[in-house]
Amino acid sequence: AKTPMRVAVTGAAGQIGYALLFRIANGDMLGKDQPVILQLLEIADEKAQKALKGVMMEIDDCAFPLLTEMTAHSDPMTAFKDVDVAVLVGARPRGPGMERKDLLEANAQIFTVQGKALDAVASRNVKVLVVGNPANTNAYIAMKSAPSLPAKNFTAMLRLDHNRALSQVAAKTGTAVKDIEKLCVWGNHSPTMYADYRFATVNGKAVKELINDQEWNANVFLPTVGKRGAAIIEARGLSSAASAANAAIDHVHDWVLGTAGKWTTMGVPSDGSYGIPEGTMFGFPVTTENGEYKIVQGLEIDAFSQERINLTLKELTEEREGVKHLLPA
Ligand code: NAX
Repeated sequence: AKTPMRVAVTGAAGQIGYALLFRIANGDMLGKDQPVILQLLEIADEKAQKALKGVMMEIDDCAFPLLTEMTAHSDPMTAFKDVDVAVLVGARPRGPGMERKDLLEANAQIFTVQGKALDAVASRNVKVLVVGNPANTNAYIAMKSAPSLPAKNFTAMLRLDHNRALSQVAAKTGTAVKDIEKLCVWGNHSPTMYADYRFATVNGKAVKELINDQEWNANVFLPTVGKRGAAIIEARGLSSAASAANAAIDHVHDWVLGTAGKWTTMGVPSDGSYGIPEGTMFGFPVTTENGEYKIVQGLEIDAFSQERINLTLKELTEEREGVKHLLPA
């Protein structure tokens, strides 16, 4: 039998946590033959810890055969001990009257502390996925706060945007999502993200030819994908949770188990590809193999795409400038 993998989840008593933990314990993330240990982090607040206990009671009641151990934590130094995977979901939501700057700073604090804790106690091969918003910048902060871990171990979640784009393209072309390949999303997990189907194929046919409508691309597709989070809140009265958890499952699953040559999207620290400054946590098309991702190289960037990429990069650069004073040099 395989050695259990240790998985930390933060914000474990939140909405996304509730949709995520059961699927990790069920083997959806790391494989149906891979035992897991869950190390769950919540804020020390009594209500949050009590709610976490309640979720753990329900997980117990599922009697998942793959779950070998589960612990509750309020300190990242114990929660992240020896973890192989860390899914960082917990973040400070924007409160009433809170400025963007305050939000960035509150989260910078959280992700500095958590980055340092990962640096100190996690497995040297830990795979970190940041879901909590602003996801790219939070992942960047955690990475910068963990200088003894390889930068490539830190990633941000663009997979929900990727999956949203897939389903929009499938609906538009009347095809099945499973047949669509080579779609990607560039940049920040925010409405500035650039979902790009220029290279996509469906059953070998070019999606761009099937759609052949730049007006739809610019004025329907991109706003629909970019503002999908707001549309969910408007309809459901709550932000995306099950779809976000599903995207986190997909992201880690593909990172650990590989995409067999197929493209997906991950927010990863740039290596300078496509002119994105090194270290910038940016959504790129990637393939994964043996637990490592590679940015797809050599794609042509036309004028429209360059403009969109510049826009999302500008936003990320501004976020980064906003937290610079809080980071080690
Ligand atoms: P909830 O408010 O339901 O849950 C968040 C939980 O995190 C709470 O239980 C809170 O106590 C906990 N928490 C806060 N600070 C913590 C800390 N320092 N350590 C440990 N736990 C902490 O939010 P939920 O709907 O679950 O969303 C979580 C985050 O995901 C938010 O930041 C949200 O904006 C972000 N999202 C990111 C998405 C993405 O695609 N990257 C999409 C979905 C989602 O909006």
